Amino acid sequence: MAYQNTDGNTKDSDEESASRFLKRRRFLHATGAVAGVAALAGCGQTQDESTETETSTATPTESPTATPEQETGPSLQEKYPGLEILSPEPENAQAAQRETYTHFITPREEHYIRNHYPSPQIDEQEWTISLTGLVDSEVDLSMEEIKHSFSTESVTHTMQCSGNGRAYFEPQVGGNQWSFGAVGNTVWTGTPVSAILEQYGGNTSEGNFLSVMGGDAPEGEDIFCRSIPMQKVLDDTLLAYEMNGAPMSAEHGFPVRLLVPGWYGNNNVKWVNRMHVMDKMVIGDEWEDGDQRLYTHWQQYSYRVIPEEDDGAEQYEDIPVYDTREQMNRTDEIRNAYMYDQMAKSLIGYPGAGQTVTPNPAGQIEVLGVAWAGDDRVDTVEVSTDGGDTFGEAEFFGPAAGPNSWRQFRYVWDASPGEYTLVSRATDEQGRSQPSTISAPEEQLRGIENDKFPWNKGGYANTAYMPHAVDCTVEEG
Ligand SMILES: Nc1nc2c(c(=O)[nH]1)N[C@H]1C(S)=C(S)[C@@H](COP(=O)(O)O)O[C@H]1N2
Ligand SMILES: [Mo]
Repeated sequence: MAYQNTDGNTKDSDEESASRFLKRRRFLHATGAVAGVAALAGCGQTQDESTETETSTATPTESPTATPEQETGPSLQEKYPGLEILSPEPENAQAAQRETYTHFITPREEHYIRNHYPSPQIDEQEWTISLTGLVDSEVDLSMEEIKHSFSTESVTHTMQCSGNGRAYFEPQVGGNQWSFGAVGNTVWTGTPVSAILEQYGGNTSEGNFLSVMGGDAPEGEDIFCRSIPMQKVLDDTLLAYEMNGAPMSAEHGFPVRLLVPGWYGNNNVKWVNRMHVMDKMVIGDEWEDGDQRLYTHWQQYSYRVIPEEDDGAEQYEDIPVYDTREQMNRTDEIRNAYMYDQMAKSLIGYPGAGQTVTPNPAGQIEVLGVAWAGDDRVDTVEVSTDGGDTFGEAEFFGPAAGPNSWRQFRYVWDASPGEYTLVSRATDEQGRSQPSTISAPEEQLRGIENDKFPWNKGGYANTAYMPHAVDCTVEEG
């Protein structure tokens, strides 16, 4: 069954939710209730639970998470020296340097942050995740239980925001103007969600979904909720509580986030406080509140590939295939792809854009970069030093940590002095390569065709290699 979104809201949701949030924030400041919002998040209460007492009695000076104390702590920039800050509140920041994309592991300080609402400050002792829906017994899981009652797993995962590369869309689309830096490769450690579902008798039939909700939405705002297909949940999805072997920072989801290996960042719900087993995605009246898309906003309306001619995204209870690139090819069945697994992409990390470099005594420059392909393996990377006219094959080096992790590549270039445009092109194990450019909106593409990535209203999933080119200068060695 398909629902048509007819309200014509096709703008990227980022701006919209940020401004609604700020309005709400101003209102809360005016009523002295901001501390109550922080306390609400800290206690892990969902919108369904009563928050009357806390919001009406707390004042900023009584709460440990009140704004005055927060403002005396380190700034976002001090905490994340490797990031370029796009917005301080909610926190949105990307890797500032191409050099991040020469290393295997991205340190926390260089791993992008993408928030729709300010990061909640959470007391781990108080935090619970409720498991509801199609389960034998509904339960509230403590962090203690999540960490110590189930097996522990680690996965190296390249996390990338669906909006990475949005800045290169022409004409420009709204939202944070991410260029290349909203991607990082990190070791995440946590508990397999399958183990929890097994313990509590979750119905894991094929075709079911686990809808996972974040505890960051201020009262009255849409909940950050994503419906993950059960097959992926059973395969390798974690409730992660460590990033690179350390507790994750508040901004990256402390104390616990969903980790969906190989899939776009938006599936990796942070500050998880509820998991609901259901037989479809969140959709329709049951998950909305009148005009408010309470749980459906980020599943059904946002993070969809919407060409210029569509007023909005067509909504589905389920789709026949989850692989994003395949969804984009099956437009007879799926009008607007959902951002699930990532598509093949690569980035050059050295030389950096605008850099002047000197060849070694043998006259060579080693071009370095990284390449990934979601939960598919990346098969080859080619590098061009003449702006995409001719390509030579690069070689992989460094750790191979499974399909969900990027690979480092090098390309030895016999370079003579001059000005150059370098590009890289990755191909996944199914033979699917990055396209060259982004289409014009008038072309109304829905999938990758004629070596073009479809321009789309949300500015999502840009894998085109030409806009990611690095211009550099080679000097006399
Ligand atoms: N609860 C919640 N989870 C969230 C988000 C959010 O705003 N709220 N942003 C999502 C998006 S769009 C991305 S790209 C990733 C970013 O994770 P990071 O900030 O750790 O890089 O978190 C996802 N999980
Ligand atoms: Mo994202």
